[in-house]
Amino acid sequence: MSENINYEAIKERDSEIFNYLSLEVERQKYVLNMIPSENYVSKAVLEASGSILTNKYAEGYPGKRYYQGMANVDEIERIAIERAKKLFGAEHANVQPYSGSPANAAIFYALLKPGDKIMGMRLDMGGHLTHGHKVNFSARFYKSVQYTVDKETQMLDMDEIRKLAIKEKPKIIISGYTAYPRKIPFKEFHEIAMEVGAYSMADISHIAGLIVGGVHPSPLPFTDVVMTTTHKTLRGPRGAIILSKKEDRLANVDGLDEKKAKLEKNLARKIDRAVFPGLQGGPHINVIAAKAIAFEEAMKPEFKDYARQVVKNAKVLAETLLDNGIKLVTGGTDNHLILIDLTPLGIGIGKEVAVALENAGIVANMNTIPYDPSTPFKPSGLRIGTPLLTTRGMKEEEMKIIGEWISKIIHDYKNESLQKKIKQEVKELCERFSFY
Ligand code: DSN
Repeated sequence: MSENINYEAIKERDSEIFNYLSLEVERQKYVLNMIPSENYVSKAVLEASGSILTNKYAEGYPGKRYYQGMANVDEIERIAIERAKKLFGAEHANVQPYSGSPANAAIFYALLKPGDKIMGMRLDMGGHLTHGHKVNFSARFYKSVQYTVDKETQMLDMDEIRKLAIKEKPKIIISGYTAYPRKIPFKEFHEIAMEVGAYSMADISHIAGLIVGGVHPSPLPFTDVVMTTTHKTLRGPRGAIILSKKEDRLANVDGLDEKKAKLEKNLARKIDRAVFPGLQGGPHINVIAAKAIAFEEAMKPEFKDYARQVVKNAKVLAETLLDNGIKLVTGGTDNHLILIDLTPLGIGIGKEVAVALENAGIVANMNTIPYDPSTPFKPSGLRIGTPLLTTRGMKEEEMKIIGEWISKIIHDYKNESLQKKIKQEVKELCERFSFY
């Protein structure tokens, strides 16, 4: 167990869990974690997540709860809401969603009727399950129309997306992705939504930290509804928030009296009611406190330095890979992630290469590439990212070294002695960059 993290009570109570927790601390310490959706939270965020606030039930919203004993948790949730609004420049914030998928479900529940049409990017092109993937609730309860990236450039083709939106007339158009290494033109998405009478929705889970850090354009204030998880580049606890405009510009108030029309136009209220009581029960106040702390941290100038460095690191890493003959989807990156196209070395080898890298102490994930000639269970790509390494304090110099290691392993992914050798070098590098 690391000298800075002790789980004394767990050690005493449950040796089995303590054993794996200790091993996980060591694992996180001595590997290069490069899964782009992960991060190391601050000790303050960690403490809040594990705090006594976990003992409290708080169904409802501040000032309007179903339980007593709310004096402190009401204040905590109010602070979290105000900080979220300030950080993102949003008119309204709901900080209760348990995570990204339930938050997206709440947005659909607030704005759509079963059977309405949604339009999002295909999962195997870099989208998300909840953006209309066929086995997900989002395609079972709603009609799903999916857009792709361009086959040649592997980038968003806004003309094609516009044409599809005009043809299909969806009720909501979703932007925001899990494996897209380029900037997202949120403004254009919103304009297309306006043109076809749809809501615009941005799922900024992957890039929220880059947006508030000023290195990626923001979908606020113009997008109707924005969802982000709080645990990725934003570096908060596991969870999500929904940001929205106050007013529903598409509300149909025909035939309603003044009072009902006012309620119908209230987008903020629709979102809140969809989260609770529509979908969730008691919010996790411990996590809401951790979110509030993370928002405060993200307002500090150091966070802007971190966000800038995340992108600088990804760019240097991408250049190093390219210099070593590795093929990258879209030819590079503008954000925190890189999608490696492994097809020049073999079709469907993503998993094998991910395992080879893990044997060398480099943790990434297999991923489909656009128009993957193989299947999602045996994809031809590998997704890597720089948020965790950047939080550890690594910079361009380290990215060059890591890029060389990754390239060597990819080119010779069956070579176990190479993996063993690099694992030792990885450990030595990790020892120089502690995270707690
Ligand atoms: N599973 C997340 C990711 O790794 O990108 C997205 O929800």
